[in-house]
Amino acid sequence: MIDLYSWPTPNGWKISIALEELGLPYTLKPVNIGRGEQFTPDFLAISPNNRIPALVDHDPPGGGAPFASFETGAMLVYLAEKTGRLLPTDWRGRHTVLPWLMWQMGGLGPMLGQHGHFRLYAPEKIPYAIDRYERETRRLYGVLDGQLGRTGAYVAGDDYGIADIAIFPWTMTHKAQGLTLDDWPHIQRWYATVRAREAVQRGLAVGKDLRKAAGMDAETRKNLFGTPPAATQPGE
Ligand SMILES: N[C@@H](CCC(=O)N[C@@H](CS)C(=O)NCC(=O)O)C(=O)O
Repeated sequence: MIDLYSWPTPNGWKISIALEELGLPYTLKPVNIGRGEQFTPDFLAISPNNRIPALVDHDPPGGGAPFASFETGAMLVYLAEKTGRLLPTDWRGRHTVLPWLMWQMGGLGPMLGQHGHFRLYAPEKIPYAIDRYERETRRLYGVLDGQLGRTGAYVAGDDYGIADIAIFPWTMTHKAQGLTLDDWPHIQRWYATVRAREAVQRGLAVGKDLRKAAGMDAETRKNLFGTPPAATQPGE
């Protein structure tokens, strides 16, 4: 059994979707990031970067002590290796998928996150920041559209896998980013295909009611965008 420490957000959905795709049994342990639960000592012991999601696998490959993991890219590789699915095992196939996973982790996720922040949540609208992240967001969408045009199927080729799972939830934010998929026909085609998968729909439903109940109130803003509690400051 796997414990999934998560909250319904793009990064959280990556892992609930992967677990649903793989049919692995898991229990959701909600971490309300609007209420600062990502800073509790118990959660930090699993996820030292105070970010969701994280997991604890009580039945790791080869047995032994429960295994904890954080950072969605690493978690997706872990789940794929545990099951032998969603990531090719031959070196060429594997190293065709991994660059796109890294591209999402180092580019698409952080840049869209910053774009969304400056566009929607920053207390003052800073045109330079909004323009810079919008340009980068559009550039990354163009890169993805070009790749999907070349493969004609999924991000890394003919097979659906962890690169698609990592990228898809971030493309779900396109409206919040002020974008329309009409401008990127290959993303639009791929998006509809991935969105229609039953496991994707189940993964997106995980914790949905919790998200509905949580608003962007003052405490949420403080926990997400303010100074972290003193206990997590560097050097303490
Ligand atoms: N690189 C991390 C990013 C995780 C991340 O940013 N998670 C967000 C939710 S989407 C979070 O936990 N935010 C809490 C906070 O900002 O305090 C990963 O891929 O796991």
